[in-house]
Amino acid sequence: MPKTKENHNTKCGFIAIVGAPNVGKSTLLNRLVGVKVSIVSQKVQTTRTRILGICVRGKAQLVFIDTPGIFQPRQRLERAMVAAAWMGARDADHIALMVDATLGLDSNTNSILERFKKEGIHADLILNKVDLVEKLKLLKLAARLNDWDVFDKTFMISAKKGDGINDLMLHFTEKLPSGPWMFPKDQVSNLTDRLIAAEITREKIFQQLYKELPYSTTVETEKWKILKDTSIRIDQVIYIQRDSQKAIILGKKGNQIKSIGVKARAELERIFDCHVQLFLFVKVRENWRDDPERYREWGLDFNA
Ligand SMILES: Nc1nc2c(ncn2[C@@H]2O[C@H](COP(=O)(O)OP(=O)(O)OP(=O)(O)O)[C@@H](O)[C@H]2O)c(=O)[nH]1
Ligand SMILES: [Mg+2]
Repeated sequence: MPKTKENHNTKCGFIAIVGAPNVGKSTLLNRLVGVKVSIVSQKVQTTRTRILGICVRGKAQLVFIDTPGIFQPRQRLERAMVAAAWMGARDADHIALMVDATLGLDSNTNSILERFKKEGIHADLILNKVDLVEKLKLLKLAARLNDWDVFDKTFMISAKKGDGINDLMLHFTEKLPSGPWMFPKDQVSNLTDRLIAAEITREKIFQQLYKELPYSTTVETEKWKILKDTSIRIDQVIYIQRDSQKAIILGKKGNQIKSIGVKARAELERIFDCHVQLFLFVKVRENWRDDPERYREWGLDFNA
């Protein structure tokens, strides 16, 4: 259980950021928390589980819940991801629904709104990627979405550029219920170092091989050793589903995996503030998407 901190006049609460895939939820979470907690890529379904991003503003501790994108799931992993997103919404004191302003009211957002309506869920509306959309189009979209009678307040932001973030933060801080902090004041996430390290490598795979095989891969940290000179040795396995995918992940003369390793290592060194030796191994595990152990690790429901 997280440590609690009894204090006078403190506030603490959970704020869930939900929405269709790729709208920018993880980008916003990182922006709000001020450090990278959740990985980001140009592909849909990057976030696979609920990830907490925690920050302190004055006497308030805000616990943001980044969630996997909500869409019509077909496979087991997709079902588990979408179930985790709805659970994130259910557990929160406050919900923000994010919409990609360049896409507008698409079928995924429409389905989310239908469920909000059915279950009497109220939320704030966050229109994201306003850096890419003209004002008039934005206002029309905001009006159309507000016709649903689901939203308390509307915010127009650019999670990537930082526009509108301060107002959003102030609003969330005001909304928090009174109560003791639920996490130590320096904690920024619920992820273990091993999981963060695996996620960083997965992000580089998603960003680099987005046209080829991001959904067939998963990454695990197998060994974590602090060496005498205080550097860390991290051994990770990149699991793929078929032997034929090995050539893609390795690339010509191993260039692809080398480049993934270089980028992941640089970021791990920034995060953990020390020298990192990263060893990546590729293994075929045909059925990793049907292995309950993977789901347990991410806190996902195998039978969702
Ligand atoms: N132009 C622009 N791009 C953005 C903005 N916010 C996010 N993006 C981009 O949108 C893409 C998706 O961002 P993510 O934060 O991974 O989106 P997500 O909603 O967490 O996606 P899933 O985890 O797959 O559901 C990335 O390429 C981001 O750089 C924004 O405000 N403006
Ligand atoms: Mg995400």
